[in-house]
Parts: sequence; structure tokens; C-alpha cells
Amino acid sequence: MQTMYAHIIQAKKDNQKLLAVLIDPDKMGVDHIPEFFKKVQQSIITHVFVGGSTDAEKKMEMVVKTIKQHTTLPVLIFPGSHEQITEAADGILFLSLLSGRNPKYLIEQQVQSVEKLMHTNLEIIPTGYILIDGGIKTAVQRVSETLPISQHNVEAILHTALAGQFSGKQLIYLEAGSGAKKMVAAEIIQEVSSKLQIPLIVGGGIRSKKQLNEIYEAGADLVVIGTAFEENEDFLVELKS
Ligand code: 1GP
Repeated sequence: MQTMYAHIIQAKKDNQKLLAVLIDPDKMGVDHIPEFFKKVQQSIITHVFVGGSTDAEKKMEMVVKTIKQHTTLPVLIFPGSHEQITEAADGILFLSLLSGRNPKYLIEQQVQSVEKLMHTNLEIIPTGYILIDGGIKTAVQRVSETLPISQHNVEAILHTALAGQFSGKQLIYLEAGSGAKKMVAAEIIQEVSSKLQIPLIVGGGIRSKKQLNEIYEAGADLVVIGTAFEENEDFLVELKS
């Protein structure tokens, strides 16, 4: 049963905006998780995403298990590769990198993940992942060996998002990349969200409450923030006021 997805759909219907904190296992020390999640619990965060383009030290499972001990929020894997899948989480964004034309990230990683997924109870949420130029060469670009779509090419972004919906994806994720200089422009979010029927996730380079509200107003249903929380943990609590 897709309980987490049903909740996202309900939130979209109710115009209740969702916010995910992204935890990169390469950057988050396991020892720091209890303290960090005390702040998360007091914030407006609704979801925890865990993953990264690499998991150099293979910390994913330990990080997810420790997070689960310190939060009641749903924890979703946001995998850079099939190796990051762990049943310790509640669900997984089952990503296809639709902006790229590298079969490894369109289908090969997905096939390789099945053996593990068959033996877990993770809620699997098919997600069309669209990399958009955020003004820096991102880790996704480097690892996937694909190029982002230019923010000037709104039609290509829209058509990619709709192709994802028509192929059965349940979420579309517009990604400017972790640490992006430029977040996805409000006009792009507006154009995509007005034509898309499934929920829209937006992430990459969001550093202020003003930007967050701009993205929500443009039509994003769920926003993802990682770097800004890593750099300033008080931002978690500041977002409440
Ligand atoms: C990256 O969209 C997420 O996958 C979050 O990006 O780290 O820039 O917040 P930031």
C-alpha cells in the first residue's frame, strides 16, 4: 500500500506544502544525527530524504538507522545508485534521470536494484528526475555523465516532465543540483506545475524563506533543502516564524 504517496497526494489536494530535509551520508556524521534531528523535530520539515551522488564511506544504512531512531517523520531514500538502498528506510524515490540520455540512469540502475527491493517492504515511488542548470557543475552531472537542461529551454523541461507523467511516474522532481547558484526559476515551476497532474518536487540552491515561499507560490508541492541546513542549522527553526 502506498501510504506515503497517498499522503503527498492528499497534501496537494489540500494545498498543504511539504518540505524535505536532504541528508547526504557523505556529509552528515552519525554522531551528529541526534542533535540535528532535535532541531528537525521542532521545525516545519515533513519528510527526510537520505542519499547522495556517492556514498563514499558506505554509511547509508547506518545513517538511515540512526535517523529512524531520532525522528517520527517518513524517511525516503533518494539514491545516487542502487547500492544506497536499505530496508531501514520507509520508502524510496525510484528515480529515472529523464533529463539525460544515459541508459545507466534511465533503466540499468533500476534493474540492478530489483534484487534488493524484492526483499524489502519499502514503499516505492516512481519519480521522474529532471536535472536543470543551476549555474554550477553538479555531482549528478559528473556521476551520471549527462547534461542539465538550460533554464532558458522551458519547453524541453515541460515536455520532459509530461513525458514522465505519461510514462507512469508518480512524482516529478525538478533539480538544480545540490549547492546550485541559481534555483529553478519560479516561471519554470509555474509552467510545469500548471500542466502537470502529479505532485511536483523542487530542489537545489534554496537558501532563504523568501525563495522557499516563491517556489511554493509557483506551484511546487514539496521542496527539498540540504546545503542551507548543513551550513546553518538554525535555519531549520527560523523557517517556522
Ligand atoms: C539536491 O535538491 C537537493 O539533490 C537539495 O539541494 O543541497 O542545494 O539544498 P541543496
